[in-house]
Amino acid sequence: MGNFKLTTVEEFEAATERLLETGKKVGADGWQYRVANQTPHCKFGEQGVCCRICSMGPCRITPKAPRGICGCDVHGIVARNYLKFTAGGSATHSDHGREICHTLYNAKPEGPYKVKDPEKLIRIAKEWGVETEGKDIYDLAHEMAVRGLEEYGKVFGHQNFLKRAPQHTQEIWEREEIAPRAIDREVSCSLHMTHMGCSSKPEALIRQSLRSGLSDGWGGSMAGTEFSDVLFGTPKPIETEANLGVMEKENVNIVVHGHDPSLSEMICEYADDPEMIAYAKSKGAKGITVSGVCCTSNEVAMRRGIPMAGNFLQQENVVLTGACEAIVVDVQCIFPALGPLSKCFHTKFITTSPIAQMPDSEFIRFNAKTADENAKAIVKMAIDNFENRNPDLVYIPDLKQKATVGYSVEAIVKTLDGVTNSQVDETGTTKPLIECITSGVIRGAVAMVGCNNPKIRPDHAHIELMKKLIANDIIIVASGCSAQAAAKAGLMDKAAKDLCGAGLKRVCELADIPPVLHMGSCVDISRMMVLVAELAKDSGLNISQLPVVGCAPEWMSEKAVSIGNYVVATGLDTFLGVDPYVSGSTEVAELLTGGIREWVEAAYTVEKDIDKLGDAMIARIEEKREAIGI
Ligand code: MSK
Repeated sequence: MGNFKLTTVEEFEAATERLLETGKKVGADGWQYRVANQTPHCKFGEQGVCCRICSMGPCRITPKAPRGICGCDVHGIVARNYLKFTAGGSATHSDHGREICHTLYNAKPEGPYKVKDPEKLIRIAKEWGVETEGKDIYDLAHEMAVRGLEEYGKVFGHQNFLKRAPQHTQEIWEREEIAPRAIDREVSCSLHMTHMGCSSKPEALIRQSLRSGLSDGWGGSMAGTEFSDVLFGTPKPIETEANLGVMEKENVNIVVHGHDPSLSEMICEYADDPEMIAYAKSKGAKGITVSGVCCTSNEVAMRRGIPMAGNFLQQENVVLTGACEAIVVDVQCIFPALGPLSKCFHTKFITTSPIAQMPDSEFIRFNAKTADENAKAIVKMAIDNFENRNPDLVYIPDLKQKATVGYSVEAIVKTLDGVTNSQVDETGTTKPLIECITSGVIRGAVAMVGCNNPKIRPDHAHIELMKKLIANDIIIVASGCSAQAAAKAGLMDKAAKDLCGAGLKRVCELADIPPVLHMGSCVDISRMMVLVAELAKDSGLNISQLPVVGCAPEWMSEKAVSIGNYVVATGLDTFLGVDPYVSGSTEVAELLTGGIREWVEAAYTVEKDIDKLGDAMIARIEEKREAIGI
């Protein structure tokens, strides 16, 4: 195994302890303390049995009070809460996609936003039936941006990207009346259904949850991913590093955090500008280091190799290093705690979106038309802040790992081409991967996604599950904070092949890949949908027959529930380590873990014991293999 060693969760924890010590010196708060203040959590909330959708309540269901004032029973209340949760996530991802369409609309040959992958733009245009012949690429970009935006309010019919799914999947969606219509319509319809006096029948509410999820995964998120690739380039394998040790003591450290790459791409451009680097040197720094947190980090890591400082529950740690000149955020998963925390240090907490405005931040409104000026102002502000650093508070944990990231579907197909002897595929299909799976060299695949959640020891579930799966010859595609957990631990280092079973190890060697493939950010789970759709088409199987499952062991956000719904509704069994607030209703819990299988050929498993969760996934994959006789 040479010198390769995984970074353990114990090492992460020791580093965090040390950082919290610094925090104590300056009176800083931390999520660890807030969790203690909030525990135990409200049981009604945990079970999903509290209803506050009208002002007659709030109503809480108990054995003595089995119905709310309107007469709704516990099953209706739990299912309504679940649908509202989903709609929140679907709206969030989809609005991200909409912003990217607007950025595409502002692309110009002279920049700041350009079309970096014109072939992909033409491919999508053809797929949508848009004439491309003889068109200027920027005219086409603007036309496609408008077509993308029209998907949000489409008057009739279904979303364009649904046609990417295999025929069988599309038929299921039609039959079950869950094929999403306009992207915004599914969110509106969900909020209409959950209004006082509308739906209280669990079946109807869960069906709409699946539809609203599909609208995200095959609609808003897919638009976000595809048009981001057009603008910023389709990811291909690239080397980077991960964990807090990527921050550099001698440099101006700028940390980008959030989800929308429109901002972070520009920050990276200006941080690389010789004029800015010279300016940083004039202020006593050796250079400028941009690193990232959460999905903005995944976006710029996949396309530029920008290092990943950490994932969701590490966002406060980057400030606690005392070496962060600016934490620049766009939207989603940003702790409001960063405001007061940054005040304990010299750090500038810079918010940039009208959608995520927070107290104790400096607001620099970021806009596609003024992106270059905005980014330049932010980078300059960070440099000017370098001299305000208190050297006595600086401590950057010496933890980092190498990672190879950037596995878009295009990159996976290309990388795995030629791995097998008999089927060197020249047409860019997934057949080589299918051959690895049918021959049993790889037993199957798991899509590991989702956040951290203080209810689970941070990163522990992600890492332990990944180790167990790869040891059993199951390849992993990962995104979001799960991908960052893997990268921080070292599971995206190609040397991690030594932790795999013999079959997967061989594939990693032949293809020169790590056993955990970084597929991107949360919206990029849409890439995983495209991948399974292609696998199904190329193998002649239905998606639900493939030995592939989804897993979010530490999820926490509304977006994650929306994702879970579209992954399940696409036909993939999905394994969760945290309950989505449905335990208060046997009817809803049974529907989600069993009943929906009759609709979409897949269902959820919720298991808090991580070892059992891993065993259940392996058993499911083996069961699927047996069912198709491989
Ligand atoms: S950032 S949604 S904490 S994965 Fe996409 Fe991480 Fe979850 Fe946010």
